[in-house]
Amino acid sequence: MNHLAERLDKATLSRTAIPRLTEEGPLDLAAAYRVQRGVIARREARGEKVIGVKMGFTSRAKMIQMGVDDVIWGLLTDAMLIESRLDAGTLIHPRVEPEIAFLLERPVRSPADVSAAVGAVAVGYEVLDSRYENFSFTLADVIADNASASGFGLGPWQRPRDVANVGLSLEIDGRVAAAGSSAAILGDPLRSVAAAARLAQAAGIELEAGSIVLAGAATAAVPLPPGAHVRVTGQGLGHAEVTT
Ligand code: OOG
Ligand code: MG
Repeated sequence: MNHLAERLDKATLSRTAIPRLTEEGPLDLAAAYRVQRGVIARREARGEKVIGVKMGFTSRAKMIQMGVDDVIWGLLTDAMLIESRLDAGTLIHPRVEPEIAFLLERPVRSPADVSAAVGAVAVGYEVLDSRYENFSFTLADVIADNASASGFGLGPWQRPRDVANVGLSLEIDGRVAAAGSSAAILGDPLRSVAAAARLAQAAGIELEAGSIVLAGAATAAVPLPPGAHVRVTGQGLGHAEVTT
C-alpha cells in the first residue's frame, strides 16, 4: 500500500495528475482506506496536523456528478485550511463546492454522541483537486486519494442550530455558479456527522473535541479558475470567501 500512497503524495507535491490506481490492479475499499492513511501519514511527517474529517458523496448531486454511489470520508489537516487567498494556479484542476461545517466540542465515538457534541456550525467551501487524470476515478481510487481533498475555508462559526434546510449558493465573480439546499445532504447535514461517527467507530478511532466535520456538498462542484473571487452564502449563516 505504501508505494500507492507515495504515488498520490508525489502527484500532490508535483501537481501532476496520475492514472487511476485501479487501472493497475484491484483495490478494495479497506485497502483504499489504508492507502488514504498512508497519504495522511506523509503529510503528518511534514508537520501537518489532522483537524477534522470531510464527508463525500452525501448528496445525490455529487454522486451523480462523479458516478459513485457510497458515502466516504477523507481527513482534513491544518495545512488545508484557507484563510482568504489561494493560489489556484498551483493546483492540478481545482474545483470548489459549498459545504456546511460542524465544530465538535465533545468527542464523538458513536452516532449517539453527535447531537450533544456539536458546538458550532458554519457555512464553508471545499476546494477539491483530484490527483487523477481527468478528475475521474472509481470509489476505491477516490478513497485512496483522501476524497480529492485539497483545501477548505469557513465562514464565521455560529451557535448550533437546525441546518436541515439552509439555502446555499456559490458565486464566482458575482455570478451564481451553484445553488441548492442543505436538505440535499442526507436530508439533514447533521446525519452526515452521524455517518462520520459510524465510520469512525468502524475504524476504531475517536473524533476528538475540536474536530471540524465538513458534511459534504449539496451541489455539484464547479471549476475554480485563477484570478476569481468566490463567495459562498448559507442562509442565516453568513458567507465564506476566497480569492484565487
Ligand atoms: C470527491 C469528494 C466529494 C463531497 O462533498 O461530496 C466531496 C470528489 O468529488 O472529487 O467532497
Ligand atoms: Mg466536499
